[in-house]
Amino acid sequence: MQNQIVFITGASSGIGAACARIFAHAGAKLILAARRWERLQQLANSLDIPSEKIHLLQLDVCDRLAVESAITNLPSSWKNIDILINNAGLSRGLSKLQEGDFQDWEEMIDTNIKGLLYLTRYIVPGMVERNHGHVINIGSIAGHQTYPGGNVYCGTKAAVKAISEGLKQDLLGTPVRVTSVDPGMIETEFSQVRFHGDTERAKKVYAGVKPLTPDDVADVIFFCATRASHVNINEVILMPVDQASATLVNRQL
Ligand code: NDP
Ligand code: 8X3
Repeated sequence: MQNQIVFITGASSGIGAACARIFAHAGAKLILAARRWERLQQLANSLDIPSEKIHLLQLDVCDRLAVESAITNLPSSWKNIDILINNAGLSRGLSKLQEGDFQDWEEMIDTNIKGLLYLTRYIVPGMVERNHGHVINIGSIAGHQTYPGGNVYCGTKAAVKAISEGLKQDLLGTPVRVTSVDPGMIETEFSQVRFHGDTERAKKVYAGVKPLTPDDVADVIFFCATRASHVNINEVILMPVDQASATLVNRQL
């Protein structure tokens, strides 16, 4: 992992920030992208690696032209990306589909599907050219099992599953690897974002349960990234011991 270039989207919080920590610890060079610049700076300052091993990008992954410009204008020493972690994502609301909010739908589709596609489209050709690379998409249990009110969010994560499978097929004949890491419940800012800042409602999601931590997920991502170069881990589903499916959770209240 020493001096490998790892590009992490959604690095300002949760799983993305945890990935930054574990890959930094292993000696990687990090490109950390998100919209919240101050949060990226705080993270960079907290990492125990030289500043020349970190490149911050204030980037909205939904903005295709901004993604194109960010990738094409990377300094030459940062261009040869070895690992892309497509982690930026969000859920908005938990409404019935027939009562859904158009803005919420668009935000989820633009971030979770189109954003992931833009990054992939601009970064993977370089990996193919250099005969080296690994794309790690963060899917979800929601891409495998739809739950009431999950409709569009689950649809975006089912799309991530299909896109990961498709990319793996399209890259056959190259050494570029593709992995989808699909977690269940993790305590991050995810539920606060889903409920538009309603902290009380967000807390209830994790009440009486021991959820996964962002570090638990980063650990699995790191494992996938550090197998022998002929080994491709296609898909990993992980959940807390207290969870058995998207809707079956053991709560000790
Ligand atoms: P957080 O809300 O803690 O982190 C989400 C990250 O995505 C933030 O860094 C945020 O940064 C970034 N992000 C959101 N929108 C954009 C955008 N338009 N452009 C760039 N960055 C963006 O949640 P998690 O860490 O939990 O979520 C990470 C991934 O894990 C998501 O894809 C989520 O769907 C998935 N996941 C989460 C689960 C959970 O239970 N928490 C379970 C399964 C999967 P900023 O706002 O600064 O741009
Ligand atoms: C996040 C997990 O079950 O809230 O992807 O959809 S869930």
